[in-house]
Parts: sequence; C-alpha cells; structure tokens
Amino acid sequence: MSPTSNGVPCMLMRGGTSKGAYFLAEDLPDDPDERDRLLLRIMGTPDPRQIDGIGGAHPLSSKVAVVSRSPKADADIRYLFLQVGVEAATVSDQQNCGNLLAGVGPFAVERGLVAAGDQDTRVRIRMVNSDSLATATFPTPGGVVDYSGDTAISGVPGTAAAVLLDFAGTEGSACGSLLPTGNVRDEIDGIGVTCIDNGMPVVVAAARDLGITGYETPAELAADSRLRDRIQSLRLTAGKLMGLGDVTDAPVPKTTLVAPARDGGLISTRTFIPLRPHDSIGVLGAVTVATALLLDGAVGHGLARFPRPGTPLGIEHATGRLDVDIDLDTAAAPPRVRRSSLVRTARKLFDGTVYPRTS
Ligand code: NQM
Repeated sequence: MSPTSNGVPCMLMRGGTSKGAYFLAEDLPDDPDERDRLLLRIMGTPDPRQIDGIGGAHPLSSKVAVVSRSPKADADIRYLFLQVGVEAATVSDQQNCGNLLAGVGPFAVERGLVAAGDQDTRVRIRMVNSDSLATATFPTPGGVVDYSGDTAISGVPGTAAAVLLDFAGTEGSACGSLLPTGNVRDEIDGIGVTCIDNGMPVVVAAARDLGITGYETPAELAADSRLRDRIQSLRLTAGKLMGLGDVTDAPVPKTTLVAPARDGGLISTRTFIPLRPHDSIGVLGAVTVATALLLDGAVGHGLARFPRPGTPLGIEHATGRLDVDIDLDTAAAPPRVRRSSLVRTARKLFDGTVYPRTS
C-alpha cells in the first residue's frame, strides 16, 4: 500500500487492554520529527478529547505501533512503540507497550511482512524501544489470521484468540539494568521503594506507606490529589536515581502500589501511568512488578503470596488479574531474567486510510 494524496494507510487494532493505530514504517516519514508531527495530527493531539483525530482521549488509546521487516536474521519484524500525548503535544519512544505488541504479529501477517503458517504463526519481534526480543504466537488457520477464540483477559469484554507473548532481554529496557539504582530497595521521601526495569521502568511502593489500602478504585485514586502529588514527588526523585533524568513530562517511570492479594494471586496492584491511575496494569509493567516481588528484600516481597513453582504469578489489579510467568535466576548477582511470558488477545478493528488534520 502507498499513501494516498494526503491520507496514510493505517490499521486500528485493540492490543490487549490498549488500542492503537498500526502503521508500516514505509508509510510514515523517515524523519522522526516529521513523523511525530504527522502522528500528532493523525491522533488529534493536543486536545483532551482528541476530537479531530483518531486518538481515544486516554493514554491507553493514544498509542502507535510502527512496524517494518527486520534487516537482521534474529527477528522477523521490528516494532517501534510511540506513546502519543493526549492533552500535551508529545510523542515518546521512551517506553515499550506489551499490550499493543499483541497486535503486531497479526498486523505483520495482514500486511504481508510475514508468511502465515497453516495452523499457527510464530513471529519474532525486535522491540526497537528497548532493543529486546518478543515472540508472538497466534492462530492462522488456513494461513489467515483468526482473531476469534475463547480466551478472556481482564479488562476486555468477551473472548478472542490467544496471542502468546514470550520475552527475552527485557532487563534494563530504558534504564540499562534491572536494578538501575544499584539497590533492591531505596528510600525516597521517607518510604521504601524498589526501582526496577524488566521491560518497563517502575517504582514499586507499598500502598499502606502512601496512606491508602491499595484496593481503591481508579476513580477514587484519581480524585486523591494528595496521593497524586506524593507519586509525582516519588517518581521525580526515582527518575534521577534510575538514570532517566528529569521525568516531569516523561511517561516513565510508572508507579505501582502493592498490597496483599485478595483473589488468589501473588499481589494486588494499583498502577499510575505515570500519574493517571491505570484501570488494570500494563503488560511489561506487570512483568516488571512480578520480577520485583521475586527479589528478596524488594518492596512487596514480604506481602506476596507465592504460588507453587511452575504456576503463573497472578498480578491482581483494579479490574481483574494478569498472569505472568517469569524465569529468574536469583542465584546470579545481580539476579538475571532468563525469559518471561503471558497471554493476551488482539483484534483488528478497522483497516483503511487515515486523513490527518492539515493545520
Ligand atoms: O506495560 C500502559 C498498557 C501500558 C503499557 C502504560 C504496557 C506495558 O496498559 O507493556 O502495555 O504503562 O503506559 O498498554
């Protein structure tokens, strides 16, 4: 496909609990500044309603995936994730998105970048943001992507086909190392925190240390301006300690507040992206939090209820639970992540041409 006079080929997909616009890299300008300016106009940013664009007026639906063939043999395709601001005219490549990732393999098959298998297709995806590798496996009966299935994920109504995601090399995705401060635990503003990055830079703190139970609804959390100020203060200091610099306007680090699980999982969480409460939790955010909890001495380790070995780790959140598998070598110093995996679903919502605002 090639761009029409002023339109750009685009597929709108739900990936996990997020939604975004998927593009072939060749359909967007090569120059990153020009590309970002175009994406702002496509999404309708800056505007809290994104009324003149296809963004969904929320960070979880103001996302972009840029996909291309991999020039290297270790992957089939490359996936660049871009978080497009809603109110602010920002486009950031500072973080990954494991939710949008769920749609990337199917998109690559739909666009002919990858040949589909007869039953399932396995696509090796280079996640450009963090230079790490993900493998997505999803059904393609008869060589066609089948989005329908019986897999349910918390936060998405109904069921769809499972997309199995397997990660390697996610440690230090944005910060360069799993424990970027050099410590399993630090103290910021008088409370214990674990600053960690296994695919997503996250500050983990105990909910009770911030004066909440950790079981509040996202709306209750959003209404708590004192909590918001405390989280911003925590992440501004943590950002510097994690080597991210001034994170005032950056999407990372996220903050996850933990409390004992109430539904048979490992832990209960409330996550802020970076200040707005998440209705659930991001994919790599959950992988990172689960990794933290496995570390002796980390904040939340003592609150966690560990399941039998070989059983997925249930990360409970405001609208359900996300199960992740982590293979961690805790005998190594510092601990080394061998791999992690989880199941998502994705769905093609719309395929066509998007017409960006011209001014
Ligand atoms: O952590 C939200 C989401 C995400 C990112 C965020 C994600 C991930 O729920 O891999 O998926 O943390 O901004 O899509």
